[in-house]
Amino acid sequence: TRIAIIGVPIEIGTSEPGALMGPAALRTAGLIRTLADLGHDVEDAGDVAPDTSGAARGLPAVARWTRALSERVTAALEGGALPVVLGGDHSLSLGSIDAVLHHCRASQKPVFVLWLDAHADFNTPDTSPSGNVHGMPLAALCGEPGFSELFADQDRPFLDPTRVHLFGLRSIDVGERALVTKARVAVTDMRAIDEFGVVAPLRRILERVATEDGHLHVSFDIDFLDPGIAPAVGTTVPGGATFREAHLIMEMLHDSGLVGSLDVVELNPFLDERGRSARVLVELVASLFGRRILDRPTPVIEAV
Ligand code: DIR
Ligand code: MN
Ligand code: MN
Ligand code: MN
Repeated sequence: TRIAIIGVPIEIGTSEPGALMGPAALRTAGLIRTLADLGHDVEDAGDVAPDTSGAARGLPAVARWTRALSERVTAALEGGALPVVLGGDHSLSLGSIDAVLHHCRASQKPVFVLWLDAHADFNTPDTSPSGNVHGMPLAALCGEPGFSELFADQDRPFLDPTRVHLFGLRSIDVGERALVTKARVAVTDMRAIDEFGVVAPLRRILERVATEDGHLHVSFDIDFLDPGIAPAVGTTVPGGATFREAHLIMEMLHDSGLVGSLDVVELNPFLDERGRSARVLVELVASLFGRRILDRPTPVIEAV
């Protein structure tokens, strides 16, 4: 696979500083070399640098990052590469997914989003208790009101909320929850994972993407993981995915062959010890890109 690595050192979508060091930490932890060693053709496109005129925070400032990133991701997709976007806070998904939506509008491919996150990120400026834009990208992409400052483009394509799958959810705000329900966003929350594991729900999602011949965008917020294995994030929530659950998800995503673009977001290396969380993320991304234990398919054990 041709992979385009795009760093997005944005942290204005959060209140905790440090996420701007995320792309550097992932590179330092060996992400590029690891992917190249797996046999991929990896191009590091460097970091996005938006124009810095105007407001330093809020939606107009995020809009400049969104535009700059959307252009870079569009270029990667049009060049036939698979974009891997390194954050930076989760507001960057506004740019990566906007590019995917534009790209897939041209080819008439339905866009599916797998949102691996403790949170729903479906707040609007009206429902958000924090005002942080990293808690809002899905609502904006799905066309909820309150985001006119974010996109200049009048006829931008919206994300279909019924093709968004929240996976690992365990923290949601009151108004946000009403929006998620009304929009009929698909959810596999932690309760469901506890009951059924990750395999059955993920298989259903992948089958649906395959049936509709869709583009699958995976947005991986590090707080999806349990803080015990990945503490380097500003908004940890207890009870997250184990390493083995996350690892299996990555292997299943690889085997599906359906992933068309990826975000790895919210890593804040300043909150970490010795790059531990960055290293966990590199392991997981390697599994998504085909690292396996043996060079043969996992044997299927037939029931007797
Ligand atoms: C919270 C936290 N729902 C908010 N969101 C986070 O501020 O809107 N998302 N941390 O990753
Ligand atoms: Mn998030
Ligand atoms: Mn295009
Ligand atoms: Mn989160």
